[in-house]
Amino acid sequence: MKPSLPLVAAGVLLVASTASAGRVKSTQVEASSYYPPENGVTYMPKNATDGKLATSWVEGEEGSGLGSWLKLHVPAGTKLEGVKIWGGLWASYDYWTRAPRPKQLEFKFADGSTEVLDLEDKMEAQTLMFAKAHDTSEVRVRIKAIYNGTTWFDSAISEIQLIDTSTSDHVEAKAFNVSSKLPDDGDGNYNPANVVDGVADSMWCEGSKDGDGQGEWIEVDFGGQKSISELTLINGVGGDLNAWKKSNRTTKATLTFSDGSTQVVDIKDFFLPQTTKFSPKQTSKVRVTFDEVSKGVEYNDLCVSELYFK
Ligand SMILES: [Ca+2]
Ligand SMILES: [Ca+2]
Repeated sequence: MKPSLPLVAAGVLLVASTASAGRVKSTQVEASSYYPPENGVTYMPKNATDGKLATSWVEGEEGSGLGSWLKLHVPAGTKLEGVKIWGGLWASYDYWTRAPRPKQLEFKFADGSTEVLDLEDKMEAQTLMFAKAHDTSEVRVRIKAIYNGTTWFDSAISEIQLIDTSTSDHVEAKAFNVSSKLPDDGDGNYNPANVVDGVADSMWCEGSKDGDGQGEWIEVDFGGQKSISELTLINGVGGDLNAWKKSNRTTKATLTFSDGSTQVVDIKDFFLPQTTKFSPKQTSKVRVTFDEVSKGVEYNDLCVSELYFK
């Protein structure tokens, strides 16, 4: 992160969130091969489902990895509708350009049926929906075509989420407003939709030029009246404790509901996901204003990695 950069757009941003249906967790992941550890960094298949973009599966075969596969096991009877995939090496934009990214993937289900889907060459999460829901206990994801990297020859996938027909376990955000946003940099973007992507190391960061984040806010729009009583969040930059220490976190926030009423919630200055209960409320929006800030050791920006209501 380079938080000293000036704000690209001051004021309120409206950002449509990516719809998230139910997500099913894989019980086990295997691969045709994986690249051996180097300098303490691993490239094992489980890195593709650990909820972090900084960790990746990289195949370890000769050549560019065509035909390499990951197999994700899921509970029997799962009805898979699609996948959300972060193709390539997401540790930084530079790394992403240097390693091959999948261009076409074949999905094979437990009954032997297959679907082939294409990806665009962009450093964005891509949601691929199947032609139909597949009742299955596994899905094998095989690389059929790649976009070449500029430096390396081993294909990478940083994260895959499986989408099934179940409904989301939290109230879905339809849109966000924010007081400010840190501009994109070599590590990626700080868009508010990152707080609902199920990824611990993607985050929204406020972009006020001089402040530490106190008084900044993120507003979640549910698109209609919902009943809520719980806030779950990952405070600060999640996924890695050293990264977490560097940026600002919050310790107290005010929730402002669509009728103008407010409730104050205490938030722990804590690295892992946390849930706070509050008095049940019917509302179509919640603005979360950060009243108190705990300082990071390197960057003076307040970040939130996950934030959702139940
Ligand atoms: Ca990962
Ligand atoms: Ca996230």
